[in-house]
Amino acid sequence: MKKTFVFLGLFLSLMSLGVRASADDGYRLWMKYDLISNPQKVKEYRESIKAWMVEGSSPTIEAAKHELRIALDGLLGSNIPEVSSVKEDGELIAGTYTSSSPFAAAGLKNMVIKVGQEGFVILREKVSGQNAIVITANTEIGVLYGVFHFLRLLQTEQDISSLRIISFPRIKLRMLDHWDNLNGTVERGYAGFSIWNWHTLPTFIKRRYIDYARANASIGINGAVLNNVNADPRIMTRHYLKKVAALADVFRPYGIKVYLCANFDAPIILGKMKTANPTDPRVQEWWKDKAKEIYSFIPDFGGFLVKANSEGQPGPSDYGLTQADGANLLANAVKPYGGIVMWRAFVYTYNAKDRAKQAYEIFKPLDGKFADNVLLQIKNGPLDFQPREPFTPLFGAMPKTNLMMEFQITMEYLGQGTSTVYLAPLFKETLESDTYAKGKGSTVAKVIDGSLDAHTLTGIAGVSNIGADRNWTGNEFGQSSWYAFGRLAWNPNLSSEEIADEWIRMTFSNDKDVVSSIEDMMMQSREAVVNYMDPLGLNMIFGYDNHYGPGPWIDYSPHPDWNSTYYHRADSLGIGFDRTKSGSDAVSQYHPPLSGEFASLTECPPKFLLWFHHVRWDYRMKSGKTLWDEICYHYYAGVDSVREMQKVWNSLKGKIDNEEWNDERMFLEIQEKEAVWWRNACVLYFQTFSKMPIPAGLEKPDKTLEYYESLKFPNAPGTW
Ligand code: GCV
Repeated sequence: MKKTFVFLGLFLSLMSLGVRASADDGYRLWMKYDLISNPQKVKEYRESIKAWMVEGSSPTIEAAKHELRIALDGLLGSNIPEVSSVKEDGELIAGTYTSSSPFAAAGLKNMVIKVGQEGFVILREKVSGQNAIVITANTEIGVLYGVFHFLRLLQTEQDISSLRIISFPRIKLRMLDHWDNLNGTVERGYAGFSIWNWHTLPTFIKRRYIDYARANASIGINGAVLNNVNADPRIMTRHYLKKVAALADVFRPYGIKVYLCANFDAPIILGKMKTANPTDPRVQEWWKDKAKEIYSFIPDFGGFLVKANSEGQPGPSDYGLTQADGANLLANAVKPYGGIVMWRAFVYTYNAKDRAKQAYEIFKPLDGKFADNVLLQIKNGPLDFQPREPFTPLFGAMPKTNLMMEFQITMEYLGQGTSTVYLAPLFKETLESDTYAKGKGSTVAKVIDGSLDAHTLTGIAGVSNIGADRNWTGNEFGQSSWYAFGRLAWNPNLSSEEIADEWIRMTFSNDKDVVSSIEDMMMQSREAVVNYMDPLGLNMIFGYDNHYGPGPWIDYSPHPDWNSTYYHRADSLGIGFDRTKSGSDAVSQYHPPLSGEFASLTECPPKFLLWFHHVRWDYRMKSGKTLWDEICYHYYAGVDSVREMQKVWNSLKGKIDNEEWNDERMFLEIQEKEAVWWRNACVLYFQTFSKMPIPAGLEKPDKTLEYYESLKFPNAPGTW
């Protein structure tokens, strides 16, 4: 009885807070297709789309039809009929372009030629004498991408009265890398367990697999690596291959190929051989047989992703061979089937003088030695997905090798899903960095889209932030980074603001004030985290192993470069890692004039100052403040930004779905506490070296350094 009253009380108080019963749980991502709230727009769109048709009947075309059906009915609030031919003005027609297409026209043909195998054209065109909206492409997948693009125009309430869109992807392989383990956990996953249910596959196809494919296709992602780079070789056994094949079948209509992470020791572990030495003909044969077997299950299998000789993984160095020898072994095996190998450059030993230099030292000499179906997959920064790093100097240093980008969408070092961080600005910062490899304008984007060195096999990967949580990413704002990754993989020239604008409109509301408030919040979110975690080029000062929370004091790892002290190098004189000539000389891995800029204490961009320089605490910054004061102000600014984000979010109550609003409110509450914790812990710790006061007027830490050092996190994901 008592319990009933408690529940009733809770229910009533939730009602008084305005919690609606039919709240949105975030499952539908950016494909909500709810009725457009502006009646004028609905009227305008209904006049332009009185009926629709998609030519053909393949699974991809059926996917396009399904999407149009549910989206048009939902967005326009009434059944928009599907027809089999254009009969009147104001219809939408989609299909692949052939000379016998009903919309075949010389002008259109010239446009379609430009969009290649995945692009599309959307325009208004006369079809059978009637004014129609035409979505066409060279391929069916191009048509599907075009349909998604068109729907995005409606979802974001764009003007469709005159359409002339020619769109094609700049990068060929646009991949999500899942670090999902076969036991259902996700390495560095903050949205619950893996979405792959290996127990019920291959027979039980969850609705979520299809929605995963829809979501990815809607932003042009065309590849998924299903398992962790710390690879369990059993994924390549018949038992799992049947399950992988079932997923590949689900994804195929959506243009998504399946890839697997291979364990280099698979010939030993699965094949019971004595060696995995790439020069041994029996090992070569084993990989060829394995490839044959995989392709017998999945005829369009994409290929392998490999982490070798890195963090305990086996690899070619175990046999005194190079990384290229290892990559080429697997590349030869998949070559006959058109497969590729993505070979990771995240390779380091634990006691190097400067870990940030290692990938360059190992891989640069191998330029030109990789088979043509290998891509070298390089993390955006030289260390490890820090909130801010300069770009990895390998971009711009290996013109004869196919280089692909690896970003992390999951937020290992960015608050682990409790925080709201929109990652497009981070991605853009790297993509827009100028390598100067061939003079000014040789941006990282041009390296990876192949245009700088005339490569056609190009790629970009994002380590997925997706899990079994109902809203996919744990914190719903994580969806924005997944979305942004796909959009930038398609077109690296889009701006962070444009992408945020699209995502907000599709996810929350088209209301002008709502859009600008949320955009404001998103656009400051990444810098906020940099400020309260590791400003001015600091990095790798995270809690040991779990990477959750501050740990600048970590100095007990047997691996020197797993210690925070290895990176920040704080002492009584100053702080920062000297990577100039007097230090590790990592600056020389960059092309001039960048190398000179980074090497100069006065010219180095402040955001990278302590990455490249050991700087005195009393050094006068351009701002006129001492370095110590500047560090303090950055830490405090980070907390202020989070509080500002909270204010913005609070102002949106009642203007967006209440459940989504409330979820984010709670996450921001956690983030505010974490920001204060980071700030206090770091300022107090660094103060033990600087011996300088926290500038007047800034709130003083309410706990001691010992308190922060004593904190334990038994529930931080990844610690179990
Ligand atoms: C998959 C970092 C992470 C590891 C990850 C590794 C990698 O070190 O902490 O969890 O392993 O990067 O990218 O291989």
